[in-house]
Amino acid sequence: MRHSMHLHGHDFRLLNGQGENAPLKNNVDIMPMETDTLEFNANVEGDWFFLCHILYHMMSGMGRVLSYENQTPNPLIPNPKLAQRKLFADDRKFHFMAENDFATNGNDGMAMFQNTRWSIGTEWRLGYIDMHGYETETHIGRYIGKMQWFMPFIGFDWRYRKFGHNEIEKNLFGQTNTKDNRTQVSLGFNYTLPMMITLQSEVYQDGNVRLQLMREDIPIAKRLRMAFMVNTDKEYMFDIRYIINKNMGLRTHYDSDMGFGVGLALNF
Ligand SMILES: [Cu+2]
Repeated sequence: MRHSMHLHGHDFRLLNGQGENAPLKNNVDIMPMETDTLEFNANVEGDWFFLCHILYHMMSGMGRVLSYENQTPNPLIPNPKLAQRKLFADDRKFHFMAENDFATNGNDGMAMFQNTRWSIGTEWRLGYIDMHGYETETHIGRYIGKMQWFMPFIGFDWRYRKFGHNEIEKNLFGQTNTKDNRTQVSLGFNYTLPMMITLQSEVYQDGNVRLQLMREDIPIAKRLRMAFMVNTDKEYMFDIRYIINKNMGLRTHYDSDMGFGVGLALNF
């Protein structure tokens, strides 16, 4: 994502190799995976907030206090430890998001309740006919470590789909493929690979194993996003979305179970 990073109390120069022409700013819009170099004159002792101005980023922890080494204690903050704990309590706030694609071949959606450590998420694909099937997957996980790369989870997976032609009876590991009929608890983990591809690895209570690779929100153009999913149950999905506004998009996708669909995707 891009982040609108704002530093209180100082103006800074955005160097980035621009030398004499480096612009003077107090806010910089940093692009995904970009590194920026800032330079400023440290001549105002204090405790200055350095934050992302996208407020839900800030509320989920993207803000830190900038102070100088060995500065005189700030008379406005008599108890720095307590102040910092209160500030970082933002990290523990939960936020809710949901989306649903009302498509010609069914409803695809997800809902998630998450803070910087915990993630409770459900996704569903509900066809209009038995041949397209119905499935929902729920994962309750916790990120381990400072970064949100590694998340072990427990899962619950329910799905039913009436067999059609050309059914795939084995998964990639030679196990009976339960992708069309499953009521199982699972243990697994998500790991974020380079290029923001998520590897999901899961073992169900019957011993079946599923590995899955997915990536959402691949930026193609300003309003165009792609996503894909492929797994060892030999399922796959590919979609393209045109963003109409922040809560609405036009989505077209192809899903190995449900076929081709076009729909209106709403998100909150
Ligand atoms: Cu941000």
